[in-house]
Amino acid sequence: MNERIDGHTVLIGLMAYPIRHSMSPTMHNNAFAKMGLNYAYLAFEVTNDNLPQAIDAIRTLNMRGSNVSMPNKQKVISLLDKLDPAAEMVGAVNTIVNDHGILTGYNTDGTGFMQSLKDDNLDIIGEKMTLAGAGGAGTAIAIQAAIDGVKEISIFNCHDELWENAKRNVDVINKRTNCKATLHELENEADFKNEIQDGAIYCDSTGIGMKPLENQSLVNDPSWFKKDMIVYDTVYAPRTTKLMSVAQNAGVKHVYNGLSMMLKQGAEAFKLWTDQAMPVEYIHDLLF
Ligand code: SKM
Repeated sequence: MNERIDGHTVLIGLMAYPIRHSMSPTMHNNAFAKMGLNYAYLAFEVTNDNLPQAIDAIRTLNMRGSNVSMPNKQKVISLLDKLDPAAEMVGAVNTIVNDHGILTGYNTDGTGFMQSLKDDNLDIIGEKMTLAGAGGAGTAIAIQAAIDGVKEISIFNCHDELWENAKRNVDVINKRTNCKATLHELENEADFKNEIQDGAIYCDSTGIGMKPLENQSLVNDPSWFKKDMIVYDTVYAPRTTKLMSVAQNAGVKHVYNGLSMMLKQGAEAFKLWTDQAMPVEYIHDLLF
């Protein structure tokens, strides 16, 4: 790192709180070094309160851009100059690009999810997806999958604080894409099982399976899964969640944790900032 930093090094940030646990700085700085690119990526503890000053600093310091994570992904929108149409539909931004003082917001969480499947030659275009959850990750996944051409998405949520967001996601998809989205109650087990069995991919974006809900899963019966489907958990700590074990017990061939999505959302952001492809295999072997 020392050898790389000089008077021309351009800064890229990550603005979130808490954020010290993030693997993004290691991921991006190693990718910059490998590619010989003169950028440095640093994490900054930024809350909703100091977000306006932090966004201004992107312009003042002529930073190339920033990633944005919780709790700033929605709040940041009003502070930017332009918004990518997909980010506007998602209602959240995780990547900012600074072009000569003009800040544009993108969302690479959804494109990263879709790219992680494409890179493994898995094609869900024209297929049906069953998705649990309607938070940040779930919203980005649903909207991007619909934009890219997934035919049908059944969204499951319980009647909690995210129910209204789940309704909003279904509305946006039905009004603005060719995908047919439906909203279902997670409490309805028979419906949940049917929809999972009817789909090519089941994705859990609820965070169940991660601390403090380790060893928990919305699906506990392997017979709910078909061997040729994809089961995707957005959780990456632990590396194998309860849901993934259930799917593996069912003999499901394509079982994912959230690391691929994490890596590919980073790669999509890397491309936006540098116009170069992240060396994803190198980073994968280094970090994961
Ligand atoms: O959307 C990503 C973000 O770009 C980086 C991140 C992290 O470093 O923990 C998490 C997600 O919110």
